[in-house]
Amino acid sequence: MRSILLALATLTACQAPPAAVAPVPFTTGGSAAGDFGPPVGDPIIAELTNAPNVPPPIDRDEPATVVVNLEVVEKVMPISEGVDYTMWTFGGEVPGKFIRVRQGDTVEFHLQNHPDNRMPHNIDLHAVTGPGGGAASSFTAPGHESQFTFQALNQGIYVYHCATAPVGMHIANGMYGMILVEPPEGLPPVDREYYVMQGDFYTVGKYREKGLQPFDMQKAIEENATYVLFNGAEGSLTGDNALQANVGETVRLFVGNGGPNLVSSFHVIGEIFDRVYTDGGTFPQENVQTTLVASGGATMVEFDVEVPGTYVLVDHSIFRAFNKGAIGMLKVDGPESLGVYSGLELDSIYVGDLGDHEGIIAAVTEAEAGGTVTLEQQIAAGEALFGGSCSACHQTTGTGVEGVFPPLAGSDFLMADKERSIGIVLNGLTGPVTVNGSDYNSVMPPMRQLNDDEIAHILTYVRNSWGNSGDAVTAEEVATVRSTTDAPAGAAH
Ligand code: HEC
Ligand SMILES: [Cu+2]
Repeated sequence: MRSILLALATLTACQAPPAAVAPVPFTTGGSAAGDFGPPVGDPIIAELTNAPNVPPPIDRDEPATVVVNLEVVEKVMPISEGVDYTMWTFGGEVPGKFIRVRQGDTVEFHLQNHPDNRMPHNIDLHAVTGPGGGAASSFTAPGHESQFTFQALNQGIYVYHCATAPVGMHIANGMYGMILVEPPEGLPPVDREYYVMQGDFYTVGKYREKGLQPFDMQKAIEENATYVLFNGAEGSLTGDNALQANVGETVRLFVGNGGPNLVSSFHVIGEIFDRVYTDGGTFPQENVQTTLVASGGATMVEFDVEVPGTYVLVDHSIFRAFNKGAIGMLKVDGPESLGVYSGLELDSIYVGDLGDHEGIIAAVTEAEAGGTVTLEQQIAAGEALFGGSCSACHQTTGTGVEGVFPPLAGSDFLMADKERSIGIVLNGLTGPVTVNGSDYNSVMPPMRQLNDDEIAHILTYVRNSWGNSGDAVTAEEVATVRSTTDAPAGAAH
């Protein structure tokens, strides 16, 4: 046991931070306990929230003793539609519960490890000054509870995470969250505060491969993420789950990054951050487009929303956004402001298959597993996926663009040969083709990154839309073509 604890303390990367350069009126130097005075009044039970919500601002003039009760729960959760993953959570969700205290507070931390759990866990809070950040004092076996106390010496927004060996695995399974230490005078008031936390995930199956997906240690070591997600799942910040604001409001996002590996290039498409508290530090930078959020780091961004519409949150390492899930949305309601922006509402390129289609793909996946999938379900799922993968060229109406992109609507070429059409999506198409009497000679890129289900649904939709009528395409048919044709050089595999 002792050697485990020692190993933990060494594995934990966070050491006591250097004394912060604090603005007036408070200081963090000298005898810490004396600077803020002793806690006043009865202990307060901290209100904790699940993302994307944060607890209300603290309305206290004196330091207090704040009791935090956090329970680790290991459970299977959806990571994408039809894809499950065994998450290890601080409080039942990923990211873990948001904790909000005041600088100078004495935090009495209780870490519970649910009796049904399999693993030991602990917690390292970056807001703690002391070796291991609490990790060595909080090693907790299933069915047990541990307790430690720390004084929140430094203001700021901090990540917490599990630091039990193998540390990377615990973090990769979702064991991180954030704690905000407000300055004594509080943060400047805003209209909306939200909690957004990025994490990278490593599954044995490919991106969006259905079913319960185990953790892949080798991919994690190679930093080859299968998913890069905001708030622990695809869809956690899109559609009905989008963040909300009204024109004229000021929005503050607490943006953290649990890692375990990747640094985030956090960006909101269509917005400029009026202020960024880079790395969660005290002094804001102004007028920023994209800000880095370190793995194990957090930042605070603030912006006014002037124009209604949908703003897309991304990791601007952009394949992560479009091919690994790092997409969220902020929906802003209110009157147009044509002097600021006269353009169109966001089109399907950014929203892709995330628009208003939540649940459709989960439904078809469930039906497939139960052997009851219908043509209608496949068509619905295919329509959702077509928006993200095909409509940029073939258009949402399937008409294509004359002389450039051939039509799928009423296409004699498409309907003549089902197997060939599967091969075109998998392997692309180049060279002359004649569709409905018109000649095309262009390039369609291979789309092998789509999985068998996705291609089956898309082609089922295409074969039953815009005047086409045909039977369903099954995932097995796609799998057969995939395994009997060669991928062109450079195609995904
Ligand atoms: C980047 C543009 C682009 C995208 C995206 C794209 N295609 Fe194509 N597609 C083309 C072009 C160009 C051709 C004709 C290629 C040629 O001239 O050899 C084509 C040809 C086809 C054909 C055969 C011709 C016809 O009209 O029947 C089919 C079927 C087809 N695409 C289906 C799809 C499907 C399904 C998707 C989405 C999974 C898709 N394409 C995505 C550009 C694209
Ligand atoms: Cu853990």
